[in-house]
Amino acid sequence: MHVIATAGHVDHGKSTLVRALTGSDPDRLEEEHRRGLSIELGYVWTSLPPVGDVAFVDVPGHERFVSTMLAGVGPVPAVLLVVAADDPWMPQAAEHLAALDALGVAHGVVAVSRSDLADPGPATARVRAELASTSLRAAPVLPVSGRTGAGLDELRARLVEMVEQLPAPAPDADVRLWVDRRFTIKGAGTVVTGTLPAGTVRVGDTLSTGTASVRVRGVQSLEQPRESATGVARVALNLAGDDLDAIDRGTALTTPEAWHHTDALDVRVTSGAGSGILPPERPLLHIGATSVGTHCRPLSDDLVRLRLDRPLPLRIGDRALLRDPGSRQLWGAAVLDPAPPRLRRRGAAAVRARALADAGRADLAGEVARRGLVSAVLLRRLGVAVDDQAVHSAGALLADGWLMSDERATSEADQVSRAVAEHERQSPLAGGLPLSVLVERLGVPSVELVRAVVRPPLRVESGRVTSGRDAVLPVGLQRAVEAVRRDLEAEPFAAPTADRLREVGLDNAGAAAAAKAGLLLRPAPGVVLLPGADRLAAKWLAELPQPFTTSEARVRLGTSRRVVLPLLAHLDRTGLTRRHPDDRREVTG
Ligand SMILES: Nc1nc2c(ncn2[C@@H]2O[C@H](COP(=O)(O)OP(=O)(O)OP(=O)(O)O)[C@@H](O)[C@H]2O)c(=O)[nH]1
Ligand SMILES: [Mg+2]
Repeated sequence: MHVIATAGHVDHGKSTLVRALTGSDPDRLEEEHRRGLSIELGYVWTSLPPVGDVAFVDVPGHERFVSTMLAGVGPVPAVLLVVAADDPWMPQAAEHLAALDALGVAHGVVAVSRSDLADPGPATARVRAELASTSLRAAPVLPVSGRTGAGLDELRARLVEMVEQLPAPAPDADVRLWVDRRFTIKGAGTVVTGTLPAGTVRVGDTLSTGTASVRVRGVQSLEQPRESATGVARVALNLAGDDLDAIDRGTALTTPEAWHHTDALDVRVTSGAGSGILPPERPLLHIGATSVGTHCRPLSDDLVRLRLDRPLPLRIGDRALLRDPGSRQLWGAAVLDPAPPRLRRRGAAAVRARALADAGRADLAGEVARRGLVSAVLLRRLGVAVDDQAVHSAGALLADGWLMSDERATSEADQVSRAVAEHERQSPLAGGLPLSVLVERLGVPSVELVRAVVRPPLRVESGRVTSGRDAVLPVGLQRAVEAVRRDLEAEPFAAPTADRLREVGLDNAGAAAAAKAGLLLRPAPGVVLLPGADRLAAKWLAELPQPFTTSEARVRLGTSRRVVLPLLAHLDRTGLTRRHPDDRREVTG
């Protein structure tokens, strides 16, 4: 299916033409017939071989209903602009064209209607001139009459050509359906309608309103019940859920978890009152079928930060309109960043404007570079394709669902290496700086990110980042070790007592560090000997009749049970002795 919206000044013949094309009256309200003008959006369709079903969203042209007009046009990629031959170029023709241009609508056909009432030549020339500087500059312009039917075949042919050129949206795209009508049907309950621009809605799907979930009980398209509908399509959904009263025109129904709902965004102002004239402080933002009040803060000549009165699901690259209801002035807005950083410091706006210079393309490299650190989930929600290939070619680092730019990773790596160096100076015996400490220090959301930025010669060992260099013992510890070594040179197996160790200032950690540095042998906590004492012991014990008892070993080495037990255990472990089942030992080799 294809969907085309109408546009044009009040009474210029939009509804008449749509009725002539489809055989159905888009004006369904009694009031519309009584007043002879459209008030609400009208929905009718026909089949245009060979392109198939074409649905029309017929909009009202009266100036009071411009919001409704924008809601009709917003989600629709193609337009039928209607201009009366017997009426000069009128304000809403200009306003609607400005809106279409601001939204970047490039697929259109212009019908010069009521050509049975006046020569269509002057109006055609005027329209062509007005189109020339807009996104619709290539649109064909042709005379028609809704009354006599003149030109309708030609119009159908042009519409078919236009539709054939429309890009085919992805059937598996994330759904964002802007509700443009909501009503209640007896027995069925709440029904909403909208133009589905892409993706597929199925019976049984769950959709999100941003604050609540709804279930799709039924799908209709062109008044037929269906199992599913795939965009582009006009759809009617029968909904079930708890908070259906909150749903109305402007509600966006989205694939759950797939969209970022934001109340702050940075946009580029693409067209409007003239170069350098930015929107006022409180414009309305129109996108899809919704409009919302905003606060507009200029960042530069053509960039603004918007704060929305309520959050909307927006993506990079979305096109929207800003409108000043007072002056009726319109501006186009291209969404550059729906998840912008806060502007805290003075001068932050100018810095931000520079950062946004090449934003808006939703490319992974640019998005990661600008953000430094961002979750893959957020980027996907913003419409950025995140796959291995893109991550690789962006030179980004991906760890634990987070993406880090190369530049940020380098600066984090520098910070890690400074922190580890400082830590090893102050606590040389700690064996490195724990990853958990570095997570805090760097302010990153995951230990895996710290692990990923550690660069050689630094390495991660049992949860700590270490330089891997042997610790240089602090002076105090070196002195304590020296004292112990002097004691042991006289009597190699008379390991200093706990009192003596306290006296020289060698605590458990110090002894362990000295052992690790190869300055002492430490067969057990509290027992320190000279390095090589184990080989010396094996030599002396080899002089005993083999096998020997623990007690014989103690006597031979001239030491106590406190020392000989852990020493023998150490000799067993290192293979210098072998222990027999009766607890006697022999020296090996
Ligand atoms: N003679 C003649 N009259 C037309 C033609 N098209 C529309 N009209 C008449 O013009 C008046 C307005 O037509 P509509 O089709 O309601 O105009 P509209 O553009 O839909 O108006 P709004 O929806 O209110 O913006 C009606 O009285 C129509 O009968 C035409 O081609 N020839
Ligand atoms: Mg109408």
